[in-house]
Amino acid sequence: MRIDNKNMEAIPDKVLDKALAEQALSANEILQLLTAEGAAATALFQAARTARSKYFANKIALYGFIYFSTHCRNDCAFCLYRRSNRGYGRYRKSGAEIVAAAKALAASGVHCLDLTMGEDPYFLDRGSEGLDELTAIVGEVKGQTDLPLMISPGVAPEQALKALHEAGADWYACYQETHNRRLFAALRLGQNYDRRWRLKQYARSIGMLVEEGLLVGVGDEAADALQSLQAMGELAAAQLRAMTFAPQANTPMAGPPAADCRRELNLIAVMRLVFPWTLIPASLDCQGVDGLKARLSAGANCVTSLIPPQSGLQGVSRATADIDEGRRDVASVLPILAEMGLRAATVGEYRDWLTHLRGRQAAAKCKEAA
Ligand code: SAM
Ligand code: MD0
Ligand code: SF4
Repeated sequence: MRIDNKNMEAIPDKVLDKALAEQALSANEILQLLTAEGAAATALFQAARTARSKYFANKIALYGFIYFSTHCRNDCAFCLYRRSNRGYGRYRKSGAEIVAAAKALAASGVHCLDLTMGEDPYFLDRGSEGLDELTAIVGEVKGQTDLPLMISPGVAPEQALKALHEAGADWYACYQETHNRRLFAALRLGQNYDRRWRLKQYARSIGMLVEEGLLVGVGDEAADALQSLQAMGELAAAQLRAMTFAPQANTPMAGPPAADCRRELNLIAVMRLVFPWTLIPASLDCQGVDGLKARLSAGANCVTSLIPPQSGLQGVSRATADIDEGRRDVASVLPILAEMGLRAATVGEYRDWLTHLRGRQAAAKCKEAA
């Protein structure tokens, strides 16, 4: 038994041993891990790092982030860029600006580029004209960088997703935020839960890698996290994230920031133990470079939201923090990795991981069909 000096309930060794042997954990065991504190949390994070090293050794992936349009037709209660936030100055970058940012990030050493937008009507509500323009941008970024690409365009038509995949998008990132339908309805106002979910299944069916994500601190409880782990398993998503909600001014969920990110860290560690082969972000969008170590210590294995300085590009939950100061860049991250005995993967190693993950997603699909 690991003894917890804060008198929190200790996690029996056998639970972590079972997790490391990749045996299914019971709901109670997972709940114990999700709520671990003090020395119990320390043991949890240690186990998560052991699980990570089995699949990824000490290598970490780096993701550039290009939020190329902050226009959005949706009204998510948690988001700065929701359409009702009229006081907010938005931007839509040109194809040339997007390619320039992509090239700068590629030259700085990232392994993957995440092209993200609000559900911008310019691209999504003008029929094939807008969708073709979006596809051409993705194709151009692929052609100019030859890097693996992730796209986060929100809910787009299936044919558009297929065209984007054919133009070079390897990943489709689309976060349910929660798998509790009541909570989803309160967060993603007026949006269709099933449509969002099925699009991820569709993306997987055409061979795209899928990223699923959760918001933490939006009224969610441990039982919701349990339900989400189940859903993530069903989706066989290749990348899984949890982000602590950062309240935004002029939104219905404005308010003081979360006191800490402990629940996010526990979730990162639990996702690592339950799905040890997946990519799990340590997002610089949460607490900037200062929050990186805690997330990597909890078992994350990719650093996301690296943004070129002076580009006018923004983050999502911490829209501008650290960017123009040049602290959300590869050069700021590498020494932190080194201090932790970690190193950046090579692009070749990252590509090998993607090949492995595609195989896993395809195997999950076959199992479902059988
Ligand atoms: N518009 C697309 C969509 O919503 O799918 C793409 C943008 S997506 C990358 C934005 C994600 O950032 C959300 O799904 C949510 O998980 C996260 N996010 C947005 N606002 C946030 C906030 N205030 N705090 C923490 N995470 C936030
Ligand atoms: C991040 N700011 O990685 C980005 C964003 C969108 N696919 C990702 C939330 O934190
Ligand atoms: Fe729009 Fe995405 Fe923000 Fe929702 S989370 S308001 S869809 S940008």
